[in-house]
Amino acid sequence: MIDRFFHTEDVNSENNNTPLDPHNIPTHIAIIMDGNGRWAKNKGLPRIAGHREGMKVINKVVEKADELGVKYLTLYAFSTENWKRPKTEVDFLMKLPERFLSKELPKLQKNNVKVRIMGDESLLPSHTVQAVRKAVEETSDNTGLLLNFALNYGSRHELVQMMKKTGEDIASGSINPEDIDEEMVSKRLLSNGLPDPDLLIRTSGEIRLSNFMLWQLAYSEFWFTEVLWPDFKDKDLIEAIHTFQQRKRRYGGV
Ligand code: V0D
Repeated sequence: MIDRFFHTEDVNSENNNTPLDPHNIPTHIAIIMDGNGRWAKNKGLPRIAGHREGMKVINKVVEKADELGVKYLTLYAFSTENWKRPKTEVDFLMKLPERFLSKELPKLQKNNVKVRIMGDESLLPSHTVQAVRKAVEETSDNTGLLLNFALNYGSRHELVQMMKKTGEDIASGSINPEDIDEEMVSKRLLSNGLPDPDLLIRTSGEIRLSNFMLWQLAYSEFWFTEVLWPDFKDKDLIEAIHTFQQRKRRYGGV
């Protein structure tokens, strides 16, 4: 169990060849998988080729994260702002969950991975929702890594929906304003049941949050890389975790 943390591929040159500390692996990693379009452009390919390539990376990252002992992996697949993209690109993107799942679901099952979705399903095409619900359902008894896809997710949208519902619950008398605390807020968000991310990774050199998990990332460590998502490798994940392990988390204390 501990042994595998000392494989040479889990060591990286930029970090003095120090192996990862198996007792300080982030429980929950969230990733903004950015740079697929740029990757394609750099190669003179259409943007959708970048998305297809980016999809291939997911498996490897899931397997490596699982092997290292990560328990929750949240991947930002589609934001509430991504509808502004050309229709052909959006249509292509909406086929990716089905494609991914028809190819990878058996492997996810074998690896005891539990699939979950976080986002507003109401605007997604029914073929996408059906494929995703089927995967969530079929993996619901799995006890291994929880793979959470943020799909048509936007943090402000999530907060607005939560506040509407909470307002209704107050109006109907089922809760009192005094009952509201941080735990209740967390439970009313789409990430209910998941611990807050310990580590946020964003690829492709953008240094911003872009409406991703604003509440949940309050105390998370952030790690940014210039690497484009389709080029993201195991060693990048290891470097991110390595950097995480060198930071002192204070949660507002000293
Ligand atoms: C494109 C890079 C897997 C980011 C990865 C609809 C952009 C590939 C899924 C997926 C996308 C989603 C839900 C699910 C299973 C798989 C996915 C989208 C985009 C947006 F249950 N990759 N992927 N979804 N890309």
